[in-house]
Amino acid sequence: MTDPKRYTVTAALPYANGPVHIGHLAGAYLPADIYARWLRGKGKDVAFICGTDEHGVPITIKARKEGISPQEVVDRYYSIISSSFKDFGISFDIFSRTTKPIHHQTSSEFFKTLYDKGVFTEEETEQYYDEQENQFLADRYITGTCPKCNNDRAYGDQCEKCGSTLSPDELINPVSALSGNVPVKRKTKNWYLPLDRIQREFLNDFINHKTNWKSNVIGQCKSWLKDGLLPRAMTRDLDWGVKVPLDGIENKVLYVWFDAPIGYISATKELYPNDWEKYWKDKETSLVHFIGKDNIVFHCIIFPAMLHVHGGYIMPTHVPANEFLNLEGDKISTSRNHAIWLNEYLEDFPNRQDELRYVLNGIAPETKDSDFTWKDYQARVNNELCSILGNFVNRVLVLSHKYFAGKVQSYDFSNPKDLEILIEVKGYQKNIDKLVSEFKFREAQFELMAIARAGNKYITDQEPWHLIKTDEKRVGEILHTCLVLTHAFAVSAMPFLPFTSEKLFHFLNTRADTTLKGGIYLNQPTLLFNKIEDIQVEAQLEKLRIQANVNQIPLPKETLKALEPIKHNINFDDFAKMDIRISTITAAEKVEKADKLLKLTLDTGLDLRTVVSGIALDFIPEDIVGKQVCLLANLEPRKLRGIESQGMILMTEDTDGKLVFVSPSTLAANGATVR
Ligand code: B3M
Ligand code: ZN
Repeated sequence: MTDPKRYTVTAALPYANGPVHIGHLAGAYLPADIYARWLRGKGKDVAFICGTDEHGVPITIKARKEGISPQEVVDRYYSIISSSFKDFGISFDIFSRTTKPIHHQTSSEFFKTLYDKGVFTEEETEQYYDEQENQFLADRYITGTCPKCNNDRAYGDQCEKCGSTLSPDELINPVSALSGNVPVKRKTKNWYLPLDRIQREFLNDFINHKTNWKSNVIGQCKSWLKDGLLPRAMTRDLDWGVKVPLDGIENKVLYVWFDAPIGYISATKELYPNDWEKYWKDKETSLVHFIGKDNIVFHCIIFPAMLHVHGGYIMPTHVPANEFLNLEGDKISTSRNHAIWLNEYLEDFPNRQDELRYVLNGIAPETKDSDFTWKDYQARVNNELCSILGNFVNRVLVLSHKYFAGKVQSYDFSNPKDLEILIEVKGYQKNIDKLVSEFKFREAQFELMAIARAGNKYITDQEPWHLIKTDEKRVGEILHTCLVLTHAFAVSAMPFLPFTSEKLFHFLNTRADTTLKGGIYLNQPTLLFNKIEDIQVEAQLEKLRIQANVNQIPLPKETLKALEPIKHNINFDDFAKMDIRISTITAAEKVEKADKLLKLTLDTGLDLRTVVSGIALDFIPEDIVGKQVCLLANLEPRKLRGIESQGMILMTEDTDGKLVFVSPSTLAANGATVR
């Protein structure tokens, strides 16, 4: 397809079980938005589609944990997620939800069509069933011991300690996370998509023809195909989701990865009830899916397989999946709360969307994982947005107001120097178009900044501030040229920095589609960007440290772990017998021939004492020196490996089952009592 008539651009439907963070933005939503805005700027017909994915087990786990309904969970996060996207200028034409009736209807019909065509194979298998809760258990709802690493809290689909993918049958001593009971096996019937057959008939060929897809994407697809696809169940024994639309079938829903991509179609139907088909069925439409790398198999293999067996639909033209964004050298993690949440960023940096868009696109993980650091954010904002772009625009506008009261001087570009710079800028604009059309948004933004760099150099070389004393007319020409450059920048920046473009058009008193003319009056400028101060960077780094400790976003795992029952009541006097003191660890060393023991020296405020603690498997001695902890100071001393231990440090477990200290939330006085 050389020049498609229209474009259907989708961005992965985020799960409505948590807010979105910078990794999501950099991975899918920002590149999708840049692409959609760029297409619109070229006058193309675009439907930019997204919404929340509101089914799936993680949502029911969250609901259970919080004691609310799944609907309440998804309502809450739909509202948070959709406002974040709006705030960052992600210009979806629709942001829908998979719990809407139109989606249930569309995905049921899709399933029914495949069923009626005899596509599915019916298979009876034995699945784990919880007899107390009267339900089949999703893989995530079964815990047990990992056969590979012996972690006793592995899940039926994965062990988070060693990273192995598991099936529930592999778990040793499986337990239902719902009731804590040992589950039984029961027979159940589900419907399978015969991916093995579809691979032979269609997918091998389909993928082999995608020679212009990104290498990270095509590589993953080929490796799936090489291993040979297996039939995959498209229905599940659950009650949250789209009900299986077959008579007499109860308590079964469509597999979340069956209904979610159909969500793109449902949302398009909702957007264009009469016209949606041309966005999905017309060969002259280009379908482009923006996703993160963990979604590649679903968008490049399973969804195309579904569309193929259904018939009548177009296939994705491109799936420009990104790799992952890390944060300060470490994986972004919702469970550890190691993330920058979009809603919180804007609380700390109000109206500074474009700064984040700029930095994230500048480091976008287009070909490999990349790393966001606050220092780098500061450097890019200060050295690029402020010093190059802000400085150029500010000089041009301030001088225009100072010398000509904001009136643009008439000019015919007869001076070759000016023509030369305009031609140079046209070259950058051409490069931007080429790069964006190849999904190289990072490089495209670099070319965008080349316009500002060129402008900065031009005005510095021309020195209008000196010339004004001798040649006012020439200064008028120079500034007019600079204003044209500013306008060109604003137009090209629309996909990348939409808020900045808006401001520039306002300063220029001109729109994107009109050229700047002599005689018009400019509006008063304000500063485009402010510097990011060291203290702001420090505050953000501190926030990450605190977040990680406080772990505000609870993990589903906490529910899954069988908790100890609450002990018998005691009276206050019983409690008061315990003398718990804040103390600081001043030295730590391993105890010889005892894997689990550390010998610690504690400053209790009253004395220095030795405590032997069974925490050596979870901590490196050097790392815990300086840490404030709670010490049960009047526990009868006892000897461990010949060392007298004078008290006990209070510990708990984090959501991964790793030991952590119970520590005061801010620095406390050593010797202060815990009561
Ligand atoms: N909700 C997974 C994810 O957010 C899934 C994407 C669906 S796209 C159809 O990574
Ligand atoms: Zn394991």
